[in-house]
Amino acid sequence: MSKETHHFQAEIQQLLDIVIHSLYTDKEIFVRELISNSADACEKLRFNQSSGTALYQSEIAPAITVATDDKAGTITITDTGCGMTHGELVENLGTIAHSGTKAFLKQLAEDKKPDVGLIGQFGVGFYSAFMVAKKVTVLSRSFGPDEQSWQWTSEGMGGYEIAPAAELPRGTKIILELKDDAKDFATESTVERIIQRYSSFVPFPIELNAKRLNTVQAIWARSKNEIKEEEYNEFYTFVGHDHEKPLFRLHFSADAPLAIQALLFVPGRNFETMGMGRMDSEVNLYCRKVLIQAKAKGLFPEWLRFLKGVVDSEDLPLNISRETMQDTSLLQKLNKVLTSRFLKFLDEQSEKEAEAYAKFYHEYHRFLKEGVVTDFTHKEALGKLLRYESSALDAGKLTSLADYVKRMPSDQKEIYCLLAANRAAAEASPYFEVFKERKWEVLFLYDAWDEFVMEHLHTFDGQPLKLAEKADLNLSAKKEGALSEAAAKELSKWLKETLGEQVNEVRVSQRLVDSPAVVVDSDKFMTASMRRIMKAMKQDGPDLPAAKPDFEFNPAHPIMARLDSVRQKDAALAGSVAEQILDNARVAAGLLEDPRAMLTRLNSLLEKVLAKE
Ligand code: FE6
Repeated sequence: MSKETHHFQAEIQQLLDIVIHSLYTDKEIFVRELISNSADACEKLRFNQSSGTALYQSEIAPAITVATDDKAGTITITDTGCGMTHGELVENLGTIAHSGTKAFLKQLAEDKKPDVGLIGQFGVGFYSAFMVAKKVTVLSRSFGPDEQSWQWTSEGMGGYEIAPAAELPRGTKIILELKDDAKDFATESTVERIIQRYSSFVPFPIELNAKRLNTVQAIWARSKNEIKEEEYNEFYTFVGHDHEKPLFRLHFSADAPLAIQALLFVPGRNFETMGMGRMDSEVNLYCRKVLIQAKAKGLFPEWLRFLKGVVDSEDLPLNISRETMQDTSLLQKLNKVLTSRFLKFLDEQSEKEAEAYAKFYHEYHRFLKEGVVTDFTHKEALGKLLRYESSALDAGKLTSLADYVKRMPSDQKEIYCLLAANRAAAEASPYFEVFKERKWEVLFLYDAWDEFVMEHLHTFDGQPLKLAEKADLNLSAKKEGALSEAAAKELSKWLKETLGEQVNEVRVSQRLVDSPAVVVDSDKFMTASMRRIMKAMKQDGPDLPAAKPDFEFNPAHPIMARLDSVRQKDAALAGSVAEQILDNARVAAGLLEDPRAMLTRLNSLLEKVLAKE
């Protein structure tokens, strides 16, 4: 048999026209496509080998070699896979490729931003060679013992030639004579980078100019109990670009609703706190071990951007493009499944690996809180993961909301939270007094974000979350030595006259034990700590209107009792003391912005005290 000349079928010629003239920028994907074909050919060979079929050159193991020649301007990809017969060489360009070509052309015509990079997913990745090659030569020898070798050549336009070739080793060799503007693909370093990027996990050896490239296995696709700890760690070093050990690892596979294999890692440290700025998610999306998208956007919610690893799904349909990937319902489904699974994993770890979870929480609590505030979908699961100090535990120990709820006495109907700078401030807070007296537990929140977190969470396990400063609670018993009800009412009136517009309402408090007075937000929408955050975030523009809180005083406190008698004798001194009590209460609430006036007054009061001696 001698040389035959064939025309390409009309659709294929149309596809080639597009590919040859494409302005598509990621031309490098042709390397991925040809290596992927070679890997499939190796896979098919291995399958035939294991089923006992007679093979041509059975002693040659399946492998892939790439050679670049920058002088000749060529790149050659060779495999020892199953090879192609004459029929297959013609068929591949005929009927089998035909339906994929049609579907691909349709997709290209429909897309606003046609993505030639999808070519492989339509089963016609071979043609991407024509993006970079002016001439392609394919030499192939099928694994069938009685087959012979063939040479196929084409310059893209005007068909191809096929002719018998001298006896070749089993498999396929594809030689690309590069176009002038694609000569860089004959440079070893360029091709090495491309192979590392897309084909690191191809399960057959890849050599580039006699150098072995892919030494890390796609362990995510193997079963868990066969994988050694060191293999996981080596893999993490590779995908995480991190030489420390990961804090957590989640390796799982699912069949429904989607076929997923995922291997996810939580790095040992939160890189965002290390002055590195905002991190990008580093979870790569694969389809059958070949990279579809590095740092895939939308695979996880933003607040899980600290995760590293891989997700492999066979269910990625053929028409997923980089651009459209982001708004497909498939991606949303994938996102939901992955996120729920990961949150469930964290919940399990918090029980099984308490110490590791504590470290995780220390590093990453802000991400979880961001999730509560920005993502309704996973609020419940995130609520379970939060941890806080509490009045019922020693300093430094953290509790979950679930454990708090378990400890609640039956007459307590709310979960109480107290915002404070630290534990000492929380325990000394006037808002804590009524809880101390009742022996009711209060969560101590030291992070400015926690107020928003509680607001968004709203309830946990059916129990409302309530800030201690907003709790409507009374002390259990009346205190001795308290002003009478009538006297207290008179004092209230006088205080309101004296303090004037600085306070909204003055009233007798039922929640104070040790403090003479507190300020309580009269604003239902803005709490003291929100006010602090808004002030901190505000740049220019008018100042926030000053807070005008309610003023509550403790009628049993000696200061208030004395104040009541002094105000009848020395109005000036009493007025000064009333102002000071208000400022003290503002200090306790973190509302005093400028202490100068307060210090001047306090000094003159001290002078008066000393003058009495
Ligand atoms: C793709 C057409 C050449 C095998 N090995 C390798 N590539 C393969 C196959 N393809 N199809 C089968 C392909 C074509 C030509 C390669 Br001409 F579709 N490496 Cl077994």
